[in-house]
Amino acid sequence: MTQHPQPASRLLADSSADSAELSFPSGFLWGAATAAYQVEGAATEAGRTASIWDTFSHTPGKVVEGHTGDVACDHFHRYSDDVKLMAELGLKSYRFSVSWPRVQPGGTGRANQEGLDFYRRLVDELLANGIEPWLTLYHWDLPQELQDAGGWPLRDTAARFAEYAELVHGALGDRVRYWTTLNEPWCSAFLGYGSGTHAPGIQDAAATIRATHHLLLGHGLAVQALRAGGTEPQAGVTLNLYAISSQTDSPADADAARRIDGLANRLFLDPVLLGRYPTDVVEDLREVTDFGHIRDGDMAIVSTPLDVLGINYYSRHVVAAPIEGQEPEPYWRAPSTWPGSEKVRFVTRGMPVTQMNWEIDAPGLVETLRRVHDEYPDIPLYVTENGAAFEDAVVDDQVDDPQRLAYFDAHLRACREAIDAGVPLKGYFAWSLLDNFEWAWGYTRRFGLVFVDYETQRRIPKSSARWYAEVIRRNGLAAQ
Ligand code: IFM
Repeated sequence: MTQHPQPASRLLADSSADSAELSFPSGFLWGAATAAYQVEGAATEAGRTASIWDTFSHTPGKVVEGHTGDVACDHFHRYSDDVKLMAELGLKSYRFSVSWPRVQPGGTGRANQEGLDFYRRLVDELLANGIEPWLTLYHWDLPQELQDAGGWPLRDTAARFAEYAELVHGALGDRVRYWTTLNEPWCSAFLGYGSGTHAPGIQDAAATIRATHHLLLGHGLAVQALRAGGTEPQAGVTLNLYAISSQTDSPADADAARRIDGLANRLFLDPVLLGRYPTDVVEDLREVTDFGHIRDGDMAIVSTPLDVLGINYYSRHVVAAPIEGQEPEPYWRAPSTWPGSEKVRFVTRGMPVTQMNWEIDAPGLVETLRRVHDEYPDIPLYVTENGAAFEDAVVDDQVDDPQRLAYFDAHLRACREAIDAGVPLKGYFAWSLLDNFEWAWGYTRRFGLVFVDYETQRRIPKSSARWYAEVIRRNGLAAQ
């Protein structure tokens, strides 16, 4: 599929201009994000034990080309230089995640001081450079021992997560203001226990829905633990939300869209922000589970009030009703990603796509932000991830990435449109600061603003990084 980016020269802001024509609210938090297993490396150093992603990536056939996060971007050792790079780009905030098995090996009991010290050094370096640390507690790296005990389908894992949150907050609560409990619980539950394309690689529809509930319960308990620490944290969760459309206006296609919106979006938004599971989704799942795993009082915990909601946006799902006698194309290499709605068809529209084969749909971001604000009002929103993988090449020591730059440009214009429409959008984080370990795709997909040469660990800011630095400097975009 060909992509038609605008020439970089048109999109690079004119640094001689005093003010941007399309400016963002003052104090808008411009950032970039990473996650522990994707960048840190040092997988067996300083007391860290295995997470489910260590086990999964070391299992033949699970990750493209057998790649693992053993070394990744070596951020564990190079964090100081990486923070310098962030400062050079003018980032106002860095969103990173803490590796649970690095700070609490095995997922229970005492803290590993060496692990906590790493994050303390990172946070102090950020603060010294005027960069706001934004900490995510869980970006998919469950300690292997907790998986061996049952993982997220087991209720006890939620309690373990709250203890871990308390432990991290005890060490960093005095210097970190923004706390995200979970990153994309849909992925943890649906890809980890449904399709099995992510760690721990299980395919079990009922376990997927139990995992969903225990992730959300763990989230609520963790927010309470953070608040109990007495530092007035800005606490939230990050959901990966999709714009959803039906292929046609037919009632059958509309029902397919309702189902996928239910599983991808409302199954997470409703419990966290409204304190209940959507009744239509519960009905869609009746053959999968009776929701007997929910206990009295759970929903009040799950919906513990939040200070912020993080939204990760990448694309839109266009769906259609099943065709009698015709099996749908498996979604993302696995047939079992959508429990109870496996037969819904995912339709491609022939639009430009990224290297992940995800359609580029910036209007979908406006739609998503407006929808969340309309249906779940009063909560400040942050785009905590948005970005694109494209094939990059180093030519004369430079990486020119006009397609990624155009992707960011279009999505930032979408953010601005949402703000104009009254959405309380307070910040934006590019995914990702660095090229990194893209889960089941290993190192074959590059999302970074900064190119990483994995042989030498050399970093090369791409043209999109220089462009983003200029956007941050101007607090806005050049008019088109
Ligand atoms: O790399 C991931 C990240 O870990 C979570 N959100 C989506 C990104 C791109 O797939």
